[in-house]
Amino acid sequence: MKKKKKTVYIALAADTIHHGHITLIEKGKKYGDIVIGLITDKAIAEHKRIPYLNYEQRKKILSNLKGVTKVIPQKEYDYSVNIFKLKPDYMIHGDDWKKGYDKTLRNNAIKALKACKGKLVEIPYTKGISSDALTKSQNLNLVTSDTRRGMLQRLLRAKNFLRFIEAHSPLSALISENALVKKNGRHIFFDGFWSSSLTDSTSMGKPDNEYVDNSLRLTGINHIFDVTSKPLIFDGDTGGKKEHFDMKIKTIERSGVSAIIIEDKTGLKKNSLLQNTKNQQQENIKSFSEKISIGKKAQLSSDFMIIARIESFILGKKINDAMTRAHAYIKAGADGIMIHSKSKNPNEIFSFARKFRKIYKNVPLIGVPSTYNQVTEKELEKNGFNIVIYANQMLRASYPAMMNVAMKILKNGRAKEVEKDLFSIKNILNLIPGTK
Ligand code: SPV
Ligand code: MG
Repeated sequence: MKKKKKTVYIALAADTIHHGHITLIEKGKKYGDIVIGLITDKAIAEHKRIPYLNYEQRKKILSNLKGVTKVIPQKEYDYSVNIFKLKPDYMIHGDDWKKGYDKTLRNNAIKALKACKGKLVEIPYTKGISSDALTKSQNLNLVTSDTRRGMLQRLLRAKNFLRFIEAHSPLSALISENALVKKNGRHIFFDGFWSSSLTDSTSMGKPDNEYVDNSLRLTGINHIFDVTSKPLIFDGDTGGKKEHFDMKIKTIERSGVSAIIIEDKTGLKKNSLLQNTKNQQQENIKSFSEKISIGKKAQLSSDFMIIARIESFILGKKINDAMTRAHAYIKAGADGIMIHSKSKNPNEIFSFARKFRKIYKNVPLIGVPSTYNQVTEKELEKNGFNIVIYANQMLRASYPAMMNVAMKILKNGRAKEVEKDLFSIKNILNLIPGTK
């Protein structure tokens, strides 16, 4: 009787296949039939940034590699669940997981293998190559307008809660793109950018009243896209004239923006956080719903999103008005709702979210905690929000920093005293790759 071949388990994310992966597979083949546990988009996104290639694309590549017998999903970042399911004779892994959070993964895998009578085979990590480093250097090369646009919907499917931050310049976007905090083995970072009408206008010294038009703002976004790889949500103000909205949507969609948020205001748009909003007018429900429908009909791809922003609380109206509008806008085709508020606490948006979530289980809900900034991401998520937008903090941070420097130079009649407040010349030169 022919002896049953041994099973060899290799877990991979495999967003960027490199020779290190091939070495793993070549070694693994010597022990038996290789089953790849391909980590799902969702499992990766809980710990790191979402892979460029989706699960099915990555599966197709791996399934066609010589020596791979089967590809199964690994739905958790931790290997042990699949080890218990598959009970492999061997598991192959590079020996580079003995430190940091990976150590916990290793310990759990060893325990699971022991319980299933399997063996861990560690092979020397291929020097000079790391998927993380490769991905970082390839970030920009891997992003087309289409892939960037689709990222928001992929992220919404993969994660319960997303974190977006305002970017008003390529430099502010670069800082946010690369900002990273490591906590309990998880990478915490921004999922994407908010192109704010307030900060785009302010950084040009113009009022936030739709004077700075879309073509100017899209030029700025194009510069941001030159040097970053994350998705962007566009603050579309009122959306402008209904009659122009179909063309506007096509232009914005083509640029690689993932979503436009339009607010239900009419007349000369003013910023919602102004103390006195008495001279601001909300659009009537029918007309705003028509605008949404026009936009939805105009878009060409299925991954572009049109999100309706409800200004009822901003204009002193009650939750019933906000809910009536939510129903109408979703019926008109809105892909998500942003509920805005300039209250000092999140009570009104939480009441709205509770009512909203009873009816709409899966429609993305967005909060913008500028005035109720004590609210935590955890609280927003618990109350049914899917996206937080930090709408203006990067620009507001830059103003006092520049003001301080300008005043100090004036006071001292020289620049020596401000030097300690500044990024060094060496750092600024090294900031941009390719500077020689
Ligand atoms: C923006 O950032 O431009 C916004 C949010 O629209 S708010 O400033 O609160 O109106
Ligand atoms: Mg705005």
